Amino acid sequence: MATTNTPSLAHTERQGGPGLLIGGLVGLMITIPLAAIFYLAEAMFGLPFVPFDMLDWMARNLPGGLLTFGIDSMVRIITGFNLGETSSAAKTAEHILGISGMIITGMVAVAIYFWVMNRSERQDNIPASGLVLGLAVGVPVAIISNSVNFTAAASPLVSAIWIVVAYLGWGAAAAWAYEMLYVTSETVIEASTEGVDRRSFLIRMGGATATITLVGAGLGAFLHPNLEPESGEPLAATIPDEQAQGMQLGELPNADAEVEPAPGTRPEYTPVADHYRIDISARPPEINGANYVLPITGLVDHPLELTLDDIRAYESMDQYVTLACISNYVGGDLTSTTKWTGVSLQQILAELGVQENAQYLRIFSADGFDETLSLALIHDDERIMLAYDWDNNPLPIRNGYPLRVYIPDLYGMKQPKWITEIQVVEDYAEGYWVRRGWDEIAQMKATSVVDTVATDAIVRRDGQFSVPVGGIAHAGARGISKVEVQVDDGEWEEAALRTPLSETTWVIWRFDWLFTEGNHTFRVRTYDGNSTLQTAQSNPPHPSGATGIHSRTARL
Ligand SMILES: Nc1nc2c(c(=O)[nH]1)N[C@H]1C(S)=C(S)[C@@H](COP(=O)(O)O)O[C@H]1N2
Ligand SMILES: [Mo]
Repeated sequence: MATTNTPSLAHTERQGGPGLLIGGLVGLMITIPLAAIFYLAEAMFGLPFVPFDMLDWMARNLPGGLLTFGIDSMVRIITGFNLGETSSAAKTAEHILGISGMIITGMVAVAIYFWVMNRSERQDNIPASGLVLGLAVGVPVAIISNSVNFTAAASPLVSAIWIVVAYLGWGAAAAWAYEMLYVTSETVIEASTEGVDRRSFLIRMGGATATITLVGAGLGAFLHPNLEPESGEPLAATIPDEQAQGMQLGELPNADAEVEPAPGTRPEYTPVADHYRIDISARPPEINGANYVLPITGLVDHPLELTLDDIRAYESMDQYVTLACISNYVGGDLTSTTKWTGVSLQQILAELGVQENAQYLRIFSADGFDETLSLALIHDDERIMLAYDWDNNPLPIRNGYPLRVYIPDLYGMKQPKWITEIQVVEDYAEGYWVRRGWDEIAQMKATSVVDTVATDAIVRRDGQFSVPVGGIAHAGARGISKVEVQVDDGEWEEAALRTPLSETTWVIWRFDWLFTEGNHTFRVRTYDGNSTLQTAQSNPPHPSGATGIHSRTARL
């Protein structure tokens, strides 16, 4: 039977078998509902949301530049259209990339599958070929998900089985569509078959898959309204209610500072909900504070296993901190200031009985992030701490609940959130971003920004009009000794400095300019606490932090 059929089949296939484009279209139509089903299964059973795992896997394993380019471009678009602040735009971009990555993978896989089917001699076992397709995509995806996922409640085995089974169903759908489309092409020759043509089949299939998508995603969103959890508090149960109250602005340590920010200057004390946020995963790990234990082991005489209560029982310290991301551009919004509370690492080291040859702490996080901190640095700086509160409340989940480290003067990339383990070691090891080509020390660069030329707050003074100009200056823990402003091509003139929240936070500066009408450019530069002038040379963030002179123009 095969002998008589084969030649004519091979012939009709080349003419009428569904091609690559139709394969891609079918892939699109069946992979979108699969993503929706993954979403629903996550909401209902805590199974992995595969698109985000694929993104996280790419972020960990592809050469840095590849993914960054996609994310950066989207961030530019989103922030360029003023659609949001950079770090939320980046997360949205990642989420979109993850979902589109999964869909494109599905489209390519089904297109290839159609291509192979059109070229294969045997057409009598299409269902089996669909299962092969499902396995070929599902097994690698399950492995990828398993290697990065830390958000699923379901066990890794159940998760893996679920992903493979879901992709088997997806492969079967692809095979069924192929069969329908193939038979349909045969109808050209055998006019007797039902009068279904390709277009109407594809339209009906599109309607069905759109319905599944809407129901799956809608139900998923109903059960699970936030793609992201907000606060770790419900899990914490260790914080007395009266403490669950942020700082009032009047209680800030510089409440009586004389220099008032120019109107339009960013808030000196960032509301925690607005604090920037940068991390390596589509979603943050959710750690249960109630049974959290931090092991501190390695080259110590007395290893420790600290619960959150143990950590909170140590004498605590408060520090006002300006954190910045090394990826921040000059004038960017990846920097924020709040009050951090925690315990000095010096106190904890004192209990460990650190052995003589020990030189570093290796700090590990729940998301697979890690960094190395030198013991010598800790001995020199009692401000280095394990922090558990921001603004008098437990850390928000996305900012590291329940525990993160604070190291003055260094960019955020050196400071792990969601700490799960600390090892005392002898040998240095590069941390997550250092392995990916970023600066090993990552000392914060001195930087200054013109936040505002307050053209709506012009005041008359001595018969002349003056406009308040203002912004921030920051140089890690080195402090700020001077800020200067240059208008157009004039002299650099000294700005007034507001007393900062602490010696490690940014300093708000203000310059009231007696103005002349017209278009003007305002440039700013700063000197750190050692009177070192910031770098005027313009450098991008990679590899050791952006530098350059920030400016803003205004029409007066
Ligand atoms: N575990 C973990 N810690 C991390 C990161 C991360 O991805 N995972 N990102 C780092 C980077 S690059 C920065 S800039 C800061 C940001 O802290 P925030 O998100 O609370 O502002 O966290 C740092 N700590
Ligand atoms: Mo960062």
